[in-house]
Amino acid sequence: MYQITLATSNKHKVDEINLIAKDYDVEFVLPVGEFDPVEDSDNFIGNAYCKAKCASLNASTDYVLADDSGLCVQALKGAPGIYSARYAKSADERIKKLLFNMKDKKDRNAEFVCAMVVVNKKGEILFKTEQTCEGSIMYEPKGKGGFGYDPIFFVKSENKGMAELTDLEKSKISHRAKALNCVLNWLKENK
Ligand code: ITT
Repeated sequence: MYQITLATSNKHKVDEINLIAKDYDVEFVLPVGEFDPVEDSDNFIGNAYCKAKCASLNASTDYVLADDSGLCVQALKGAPGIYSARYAKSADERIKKLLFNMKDKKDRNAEFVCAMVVVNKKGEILFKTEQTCEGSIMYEPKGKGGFGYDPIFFVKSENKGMAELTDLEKSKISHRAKALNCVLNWLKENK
């Protein structure tokens, strides 16, 4: 079993990523020491790189992985997008704000986006990918699983709300699962 630093302070991401990778010989661990990246890019890959580079400064592992993700809503011209974590103060308030901004919208199409970047200890990019999970915004929250915007996201492929899926079901179909599977395939060839 080898370890890869996961450049995040979001515990949900660590749990989801380790569940997606459960059949692989790898464990994703939180950064050691101070981790306070400035995410100043205007796109997901750029912000994932900011986090990966920051964590690489103190990394004890050969590779560092970062995940930058968010919800892009068509009728809101892609918002909240890269600002998903900063849309309002708490997860509940973010959901309330999004439902309020969607109250007159007929077009409910949306997608979760997950960008992942792998860097080495020098902060050089070794691999990057961006994947999506397609769906729509529901009229009210449903389900208790997942985190963030999951309670109001209807997953097209499953015909169910994201928060109505079990952790294991989400780990097979999510934007994060798709991105991590690309990373795991790359690792298989390059580790
Ligand atoms: P780190 O930057 O430390 O990784 P973060 O939560 O701030 O943690 P992001 O900047 O990538 O991470 O913001 C992602 C936000 O998008 C997250 O806080 C949620 O609000 C939302 N999000 C991302 N993936 C999600 C998922 O699988 N389900 C629900 N909401 C998600």
